[in-house]
Amino acid sequence: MKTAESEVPDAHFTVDKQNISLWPREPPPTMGSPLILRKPRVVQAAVVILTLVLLASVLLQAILYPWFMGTLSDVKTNAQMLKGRVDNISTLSSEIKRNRGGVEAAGIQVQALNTSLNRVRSQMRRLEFGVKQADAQIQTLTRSWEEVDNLNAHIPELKRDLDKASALNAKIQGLQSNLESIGKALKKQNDILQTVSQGWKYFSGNFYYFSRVPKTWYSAQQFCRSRNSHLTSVTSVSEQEFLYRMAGGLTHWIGLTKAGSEGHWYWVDDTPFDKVQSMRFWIPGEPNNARNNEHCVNIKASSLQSWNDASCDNTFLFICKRPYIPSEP
Ligand code: 2F8
Ligand code: CA
Repeated sequence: MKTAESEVPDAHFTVDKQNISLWPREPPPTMGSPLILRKPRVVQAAVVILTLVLLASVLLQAILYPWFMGTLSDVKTNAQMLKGRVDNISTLSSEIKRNRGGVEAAGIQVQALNTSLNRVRSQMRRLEFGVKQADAQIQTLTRSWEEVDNLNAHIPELKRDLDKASALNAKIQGLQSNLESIGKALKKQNDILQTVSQGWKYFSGNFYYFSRVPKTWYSAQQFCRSRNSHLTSVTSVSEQEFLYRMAGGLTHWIGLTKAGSEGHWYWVDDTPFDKVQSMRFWIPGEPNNARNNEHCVNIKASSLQSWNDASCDNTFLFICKRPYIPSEP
């Protein structure tokens, strides 16, 4: 049996570049009845089955190996990726741990921001309310402005009316002033008429009373005083002319005297005596102080030069003078 076995080459499969073939390729030369054929058929079947199994195994290896290797490579790649991700996760975890404080602080800041945000919202609501109010006021102002515009349109007309009113007012003021003047004049006229009706004459702001009863100079002055007046003074040519004409050629005492003054002439109503201006009113040759007893003066002639000094005890008509003082309205 050993010889037979050594003469028959062993059958086996070879794998060459993924080609599977049965070796040897050619069947061995028949050398009578092989020993193996003499084996039981069960053994042969087993061998065939084994061979087939082996063949299948090799075939599976040939097929699965590349797939397995690829899968293995993928697994390795995935494992590496997984490892990288795990590393990243570890890194992230450590960073998360490191940043936990920051996150907490950020949380606090977020809360503060939320609070501020709420405040801002509240302020915005208030602002919105204020804006609405402002809008309402703007609308009111706009309406008012329109009314002002309407009024502005009337301004030229109003200005013309105002000018007319101003002119009328000026005229009214003028008329009022005239009316006041007329009122004063009427009042004065009334006063004058009232005084004149009592026997007084009016001339240039003064009332004059020409007596009808002769008196001594002193009695005449007393009479005038009782009528709120004095014996008259004479301070102008026109007054002198008025007096001598009204005297009508009759001698009348006037208020000039030097009694009790040691020879100095003075007016009894305290009007300052102008000696120079008065020179033209004396009768030529007067005052002569006849018999050294003539200390009072009268209007004796019916001319500008009409004054004569005479004794104060002589009785003559006389002239009282009272200034016109307008009474209060
Ligand atoms: O001639 C002037 C002279 O005339 C009279 O005297 C006579 C007068 N006397 C009286 O009037 C009282 C004087 O005064 C006057 O100077
Ligand atoms: Ca005389």
